[in-house]
Amino acid sequence: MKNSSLKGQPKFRSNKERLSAFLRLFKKQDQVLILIVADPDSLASALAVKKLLQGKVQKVTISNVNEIKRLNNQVMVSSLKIPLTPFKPSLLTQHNKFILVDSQPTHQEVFKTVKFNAVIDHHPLTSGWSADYVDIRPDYGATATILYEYLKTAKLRPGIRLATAMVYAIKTDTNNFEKSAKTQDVLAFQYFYRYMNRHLLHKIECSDLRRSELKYFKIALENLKYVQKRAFTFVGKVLNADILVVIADFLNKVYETSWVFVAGECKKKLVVIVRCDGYRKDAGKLVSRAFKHLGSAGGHKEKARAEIPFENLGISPEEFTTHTLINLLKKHFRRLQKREAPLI
Ligand SMILES: [Mn+2]
Repeated sequence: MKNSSLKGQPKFRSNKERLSAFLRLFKKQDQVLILIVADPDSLASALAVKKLLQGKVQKVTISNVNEIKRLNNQVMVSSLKIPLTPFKPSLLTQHNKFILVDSQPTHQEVFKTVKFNAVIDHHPLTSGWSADYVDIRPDYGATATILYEYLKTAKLRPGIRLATAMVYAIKTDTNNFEKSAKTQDVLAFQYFYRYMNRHLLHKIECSDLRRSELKYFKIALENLKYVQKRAFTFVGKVLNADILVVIADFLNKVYETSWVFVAGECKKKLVVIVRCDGYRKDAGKLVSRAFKHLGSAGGHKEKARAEIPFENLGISPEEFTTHTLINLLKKHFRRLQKREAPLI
């Protein structure tokens, strides 16, 4: 195991030993605060930890340090009735034990100020922190899968809401098993699937956009230009860049489209969302070459994203059009085509 280098991460002979070491951290009179950067996996994992500690401590509070903007996540919280308290520093004095799930103390400034009793996560291990109890498994597709083992070992059967949250978490973090899933993720998925409610899951998964965002589809289609099989559109100002992702995923379904570029203005930045099938193409490489020197850019073979402050582009958002977007990318296609023909 790569993570054996982390001091304080003990080796256990069995899941039972591991679970009892975790539970030994807590006493009946404890007030436990679980901190998360709320997303499907951290929300589900926090619920699972709350279930593990139920009846064993006096109180468990789940607190999100980020604002939940994504509609799917808002619907997850409301439809699964996940009890959440937005973070405020006074929570730290109102609790005496602290747990971090699906994240590490180095990931957020506010986490660095907390002395965590337990950290359970699946992100690559970072250094420069410690906790009484550490369980980091970077080879797991989701933290929810790690917590599946805890729940099974504790012989705790999940209720409908926890099971639905766990299924959604595993689906989201493994991108529907398209990436980084291991056998344990599949086993956990199968297990929770039996106890979940598929209508609730469907409701969360289908909540991609607000009615007020439909207008952006109209603008995107009106401004859509094809150059060969590449689709380009500039949507103008949007309140939340998530809508650009929804539009890009939609255009990527159109037959005989090899690349999709959807751009918009969000918080004085040009946000560009790129989609392709990833077959002999590399969206991440393309955006890095085109935009890295101007802002942040990167991604995978089939999906990528760039965010560039308009001031670095030397053009105002008002002057920007779909043609500007095409011109920004055109030369990079030409460059790449010469060097690496398979990109197109
Ligand atoms: Mn995760």
